[in-house]
Amino acid sequence: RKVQVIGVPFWKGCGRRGAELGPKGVLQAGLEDLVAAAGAEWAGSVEAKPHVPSGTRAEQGPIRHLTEVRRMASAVADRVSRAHDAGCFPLVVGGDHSVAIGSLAGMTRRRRDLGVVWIDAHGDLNTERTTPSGRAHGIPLAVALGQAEWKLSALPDAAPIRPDRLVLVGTRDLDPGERELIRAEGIACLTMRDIDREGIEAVMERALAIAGRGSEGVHVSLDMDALDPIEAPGVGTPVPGGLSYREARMAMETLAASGRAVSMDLVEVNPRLDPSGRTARLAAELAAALLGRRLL
Ligand code: DIR
Ligand code: MN
Ligand code: MN
Ligand code: MN
Repeated sequence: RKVQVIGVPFWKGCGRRGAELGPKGVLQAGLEDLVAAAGAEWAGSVEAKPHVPSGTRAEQGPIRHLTEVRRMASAVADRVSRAHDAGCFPLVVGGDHSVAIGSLAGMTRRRRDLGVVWIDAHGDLNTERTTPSGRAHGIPLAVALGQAEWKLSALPDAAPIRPDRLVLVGTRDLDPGERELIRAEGIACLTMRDIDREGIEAVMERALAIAGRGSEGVHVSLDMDALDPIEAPGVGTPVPGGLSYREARMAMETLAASGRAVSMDLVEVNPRLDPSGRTARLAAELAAALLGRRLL
């Protein structure tokens, strides 16, 4: 399998500088060697950088830097669908989680029935109306589901994802509007409590049964804040009580064994918040585990 890395040096969806250094951090942590150790072919690393004309003014509205987020998403979508057409596995390295709007747009262009496994402390299901932060990294799933005013289908040929093929894993911090949307749409949400009770392997099998059922492959979106901040301190919005290194790794290995994963986001690594570099290294190792790297 060929892997195309698409680095997205973008922080404006989370409002905290440093996330734009994520792609460089993860590459420097040894991503290429780890991908090779997974037995995958390295098709190279490109950057998706939106062109923002100078003099662009921050617009009014509920989501900050929306114009730039849209341009970024459009650039990412083009890179992702092109990588897919070249027979590659697109590995999108953020940047904040708003980059996933681009990944999902690029993948749904080619796979109408994409399943999605969203591994994150948060729901990322806010809309322009429910967002408490005004930050675009809190809205990507609402955009992808067609629940926000900004629709994924505004990007050429992209299609909404289906709520019954979406599953959240590792959830532990939801806003009121997100809870409402989860209930209204019947979205599967496997929280940290489910992981505590059932174990990560059983939870991932359940996630795969939901996202993989009749789907044309599964997109895995890994927000590094799904991990416990003790393991992954370099994230913008840490939440206690997250996945251990071993649980996260087991989650990736279960996804790898299923053979269903077709694309991945690796997001919210902020090297500025972690001078030790361990968050970036862990992110690279988790991507390699998803691509099939094994201990033995
Ligand atoms: C919060 C934080 N729910 C928001 N979201 C984060 O801004 O809408 N997602 N950090 O990863
Ligand atoms: Mn997120
Ligand atoms: Mn998060
Ligand atoms: Mn985030």
